[in-house]
Amino acid sequence: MTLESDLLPHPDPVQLIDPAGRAVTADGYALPPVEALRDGYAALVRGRRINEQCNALVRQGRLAVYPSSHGQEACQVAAALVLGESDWVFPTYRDSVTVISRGVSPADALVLLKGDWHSGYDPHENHVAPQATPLATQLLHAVGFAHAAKLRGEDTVVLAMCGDGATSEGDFHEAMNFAAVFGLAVIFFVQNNEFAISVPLSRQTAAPSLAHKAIGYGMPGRRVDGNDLAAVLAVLGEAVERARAGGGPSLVEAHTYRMQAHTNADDDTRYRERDEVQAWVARDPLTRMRDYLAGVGALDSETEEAFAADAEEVASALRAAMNTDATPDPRDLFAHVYSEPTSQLVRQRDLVLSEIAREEA
Ligand SMILES: Cc1ncc(C[n+]2csc(CCOP(=O)(O)OP(=O)(O)O)c2C)c(N)n1
Ligand SMILES: [Mg+2]
Repeated sequence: MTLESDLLPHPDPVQLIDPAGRAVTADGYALPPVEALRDGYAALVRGRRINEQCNALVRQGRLAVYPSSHGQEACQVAAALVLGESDWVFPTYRDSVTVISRGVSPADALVLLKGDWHSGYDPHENHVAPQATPLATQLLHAVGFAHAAKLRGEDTVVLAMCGDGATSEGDFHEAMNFAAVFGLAVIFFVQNNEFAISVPLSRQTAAPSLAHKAIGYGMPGRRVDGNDLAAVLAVLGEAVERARAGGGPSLVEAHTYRMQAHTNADDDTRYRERDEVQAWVARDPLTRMRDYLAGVGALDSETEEAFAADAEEVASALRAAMNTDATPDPRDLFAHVYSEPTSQLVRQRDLVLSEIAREEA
């Protein structure tokens, strides 16, 4: 019998390094080894550079859209680092940095947002499901996937990512309930970045926190400072361990902030004050980790330069890959949707085919 107290989150999000870069203690969680944090910092620097480069590529018309995870890089990087090779991640449109941190090449990861094809990578290669744009649908896919793994006797852990807004979807409820009832190895990782486009968290839920929702399904809920890489690694790491040992699903809510507009198609000055955004600069996940590592003597300027050079290489490869023009085949719109296409789809496809034939004639 699980005690209620085991399921309820702590009143405060777990923090292991404070915004000034000082180590702090948290009940039940240990600071990850310094080597892991230094590798994690390299991934943060790379992630930030990818976000900056993608924003630039949007302005150059090379990417159709880019939902940036600027400010959320600690969550993005930790989601990839806590998983083993045989584990799977189910990301959203905002989680490109997780996808890339898991090993997908940046150029392949961005095919979707460039608008060239449905997805640019083979999900089986790095165990990364296609990035989902319809909110919360990927949570059900993740749960079904974990169910199949359990039936096959595999010890695969599945990390299902979503935002604060997505927790209001029916799919979120169904996925959580199914995962708990069937005791599946799924971690619901909610990046609470305070906004669903223009809708603030206060209009999204009346619950004390999103992590409190977990107890209603019978799984543990945890809250973590989402701008503290050390804490996100520790809290997600514990959830992965529990899931792998047969302890079932959990919900981890990371408190973070969307520093930029929802996408390039959004003007965030219409619904939030600049002061509010500015306040989060002091909680930046990169400066916090850098200050900590430098403070314990684990980061010299040579290493910093090496990390920056590595990030620059990724950005340059990305520019090269995006500066090519693809020639998408309009017929692909109709392929791979249904194994038996519906009559409407057949009619629409025939219309496109006749237009192509007319143009070619
Ligand atoms: C089912 C569905 N409804 C509406 C949308 C339009 N939409 C796209 S992103 C978004 C906000 C989602 O916010 P959140 O879950 O907090 O994720 P964030 O964008 O902040 O990472 C909405 C409403 C959608 N993509 N899918
Ligand atoms: Mg959000």
